[in-house]
Amino acid sequence: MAQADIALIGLAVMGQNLVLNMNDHGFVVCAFNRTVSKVDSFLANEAKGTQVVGAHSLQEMVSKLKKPRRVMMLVKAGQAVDDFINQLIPLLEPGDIIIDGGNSEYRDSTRRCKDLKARGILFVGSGVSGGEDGARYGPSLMPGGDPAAWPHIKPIFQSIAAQVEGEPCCDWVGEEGAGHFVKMVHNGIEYGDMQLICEAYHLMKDVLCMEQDEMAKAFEDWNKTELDSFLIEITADILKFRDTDSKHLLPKIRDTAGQKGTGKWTAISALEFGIPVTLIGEAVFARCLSSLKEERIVHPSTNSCHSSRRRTPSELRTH
Ligand code: NBP
Repeated sequence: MAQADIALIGLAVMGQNLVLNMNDHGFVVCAFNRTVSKVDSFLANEAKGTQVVGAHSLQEMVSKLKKPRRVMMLVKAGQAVDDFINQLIPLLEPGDIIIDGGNSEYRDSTRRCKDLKARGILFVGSGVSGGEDGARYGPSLMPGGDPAAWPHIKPIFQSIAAQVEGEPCCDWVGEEGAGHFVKMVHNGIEYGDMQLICEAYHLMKDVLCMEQDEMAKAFEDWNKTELDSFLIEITADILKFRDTDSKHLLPKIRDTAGQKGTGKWTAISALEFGIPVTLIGEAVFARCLSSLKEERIVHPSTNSCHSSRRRTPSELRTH
């Protein structure tokens, strides 16, 4: 049997879709997961009829790879990444490559890159953007780390990435944690975009008292201007979306937002480097306020435009 071009560890939503994307582009992928039963389930279902092969241990996975071996991880950021690296080190040889495609903190990637370089192993920390659909049909990829790894992963990365006017949305970003730094800022910018959309929605709903379909139309119109973007497009779709009882779904969803950390990391880095990214900082604070709101009691009569009167500015401020 032909040796696999690359291994992928982590068969959750991102990993599964990236494996199938690589397979579509002619690469043979060896799939592995901490909970090994997911390998069999993936091969029997989503990957059925593809060239994807599976492994039931890291040893088996490594034995199925062409040299230099390319091992990509798409697992939960943090300790899981270090645990897999520690298990892989004795199984790999100098010149082999470990790629972390999760949302790792860029300082962790810098540390991992240095530690692995001292052992002759090439480390890449790559931002992967576009969510589930992006992973399946073309993500934006932001690889950085040990530059010696780039020629070995470039053909795979640039063919599976999204293509815009014939150009892949993927190029080498820089050394050590640069890939994850760029991904962090990319996510931070998205925090800012989403906060702007939320504030526009708030003004439309609570100050202009626009109906849901009117707001959807405004976002659709904006999407035909210089604001044309994925987030504006899906905001119109979300506003229009109706539940099974044919009422709009959005007002039924609890009005709070959490956060996973990349926006906060961007704001912390901005403070450290003295770069005034105030929009992103405010967006992160807005998420904190939103979570705190869970604990507050909002008086029902001031919680909607459909109350008998318009609210005063001070009422709006406290909402
Ligand atoms: P998750 O972030 O939910 O991670 C699930 C994977 O991590 C599974 O393979 C799981 O193995 C493994 N894992 C966990 Br959880 N704890 C582990 C541990 N202690 N040791 C070893 N493995 C462990 O998956 P995802 O949503 O597919 O995301 C994968 C990475 O990509 C994450 O870093 C995420 O932040 C990043 N990312 C996600 C998106 C997105 O839209 N979801 C977009 C861009 C980037 P198990 O099956 O044995 O539990």
